Amino acid sequence: PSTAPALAGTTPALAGTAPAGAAQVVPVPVSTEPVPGQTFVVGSETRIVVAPGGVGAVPVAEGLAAIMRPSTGYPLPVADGASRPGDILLGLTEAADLGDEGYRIDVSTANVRVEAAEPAGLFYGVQTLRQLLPPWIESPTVRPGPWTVSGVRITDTPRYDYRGVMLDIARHFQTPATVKRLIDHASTYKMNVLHLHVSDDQGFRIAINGRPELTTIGGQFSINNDPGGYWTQAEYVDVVNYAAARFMTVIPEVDSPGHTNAIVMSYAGPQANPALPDINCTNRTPPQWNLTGAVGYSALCPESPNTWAILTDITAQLSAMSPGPYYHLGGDEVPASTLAHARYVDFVDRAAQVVKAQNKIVMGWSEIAAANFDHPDAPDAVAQYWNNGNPTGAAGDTARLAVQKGMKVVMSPANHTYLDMQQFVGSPLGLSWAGRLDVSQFYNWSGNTSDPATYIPARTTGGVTLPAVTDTDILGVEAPIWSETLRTLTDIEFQVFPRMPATAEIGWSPKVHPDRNLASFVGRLAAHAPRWQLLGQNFYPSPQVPWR
Ligand code: TNX
Repeated sequence: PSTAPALAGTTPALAGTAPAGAAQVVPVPVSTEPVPGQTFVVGSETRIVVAPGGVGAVPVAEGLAAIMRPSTGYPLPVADGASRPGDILLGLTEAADLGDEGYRIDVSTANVRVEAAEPAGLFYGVQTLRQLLPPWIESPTVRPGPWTVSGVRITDTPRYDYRGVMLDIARHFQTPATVKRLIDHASTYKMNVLHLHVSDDQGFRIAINGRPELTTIGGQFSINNDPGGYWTQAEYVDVVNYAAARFMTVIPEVDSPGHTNAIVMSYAGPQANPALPDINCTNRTPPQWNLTGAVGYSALCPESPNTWAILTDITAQLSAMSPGPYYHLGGDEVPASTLAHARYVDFVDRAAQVVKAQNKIVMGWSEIAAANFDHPDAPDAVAQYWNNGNPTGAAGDTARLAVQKGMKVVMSPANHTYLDMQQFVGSPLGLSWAGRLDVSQFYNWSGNTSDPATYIPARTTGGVTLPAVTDTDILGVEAPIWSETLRTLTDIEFQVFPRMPATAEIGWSPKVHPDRNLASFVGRLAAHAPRWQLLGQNFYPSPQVPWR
């Protein structure tokens, strides 16, 4: 059962008084120019017309129609060929200025025209168009309208290539249906990565061929003895495809060498050859499941052939099912008392080669920067910075070290992006080790700024200067949802909204822009509550947002 306050439909926000329009778009577009005197009205004759040759545009057009048909009650056929006044036009063009993900929208009395160089850009143009329409466009049942869009010209491209959200399906098992809802939510705000934390001490969640114990044993519980579960490979592929249709890439993570008690429980025990160490170096069945939130006690044995045989199967099968360029090997929170530093480094070096052999780029939590990624044979690698604490001090060193070794960085500072953190004192959900984080802490990373590229400056320590982490090093941003306290979709949505859109704006919108600030952001976001309520999704009615 959910422990989240169920809010959908109960707050004053559903008065429906919020005006739609360009003043409410999140993330704020690069350029928004009102075109006075022009108003487009969606009518019963409106079609969604795909420009000739735009094969990749058809699924995006069908997606727009699927959003608009239930609320308008109009047929909104997807058509090709010549357009008429009253049509919405989607076109792929060779506009070099729009890149892979940018788009342009022109709204006049005659037509809405969305153009992009790639289907992803059209998809993002469609997400903006949704927000230009009245909030009732999201209604599951027919509404009277009117379905007006004020004249405007918007040109938009993202700041960062990587805009992610992570879900931990290990601490509390989550169904594919829940993950699809999260994909809907994140892609609406133009996020393009779903990082799936598949395995942790409390559970292993995707079936691996030839290794059934990983899920039949390793998947049976969740934290605190809550019910477990796992996905078949077909279910995983279905989620990957669902994400791809919304231009999101799934990055699988099987955390290692720590956070591995579920794997250890599945395979530890006496070895046929007692001279060889088993998967956790003990050669005995470990005593009991530890289903608490304890961290740092488990580790795979780097000297065990079984460790590498099993990790290779896992990495190969998940990589084969994941079309994106990255595989996340975890690497976080392994105390030297569990695995001595040199053995940790050796483990990560070797695990990185296992990933490289699958033609994937290595990702890991930023502790992995301790390994030899500056070695000429090391694979390309990305460090995900998650530290809490003062980034101008030693807390930023894992990311600096990564940069020094030529790695890229994804920014997930816990005190500004962790969606599992509580939002207020006494919240029934969430942890608080990185603080109680409301929208303002998500939007403003330091002082009154929210610029990932100045967050970790260079630091000189003991006469050695470690480099700054700047935009050339940063792939983008990610907001993780750890699930120790989160059981249901309702719980997850309560933590995700309204904060995830802040991370989305930091990842998408330009650093210098008149509306790239907290006051503008919360003002725009306030207009989204009626949309969330119509979509039946939960959220925290933060007092920092001026809900109308
Ligand atoms: C730290 S962030 C962890 C996770 C926990 C999370 C809870 C990171 C790389 N490790 O194992 O779930 O805190 O907030």
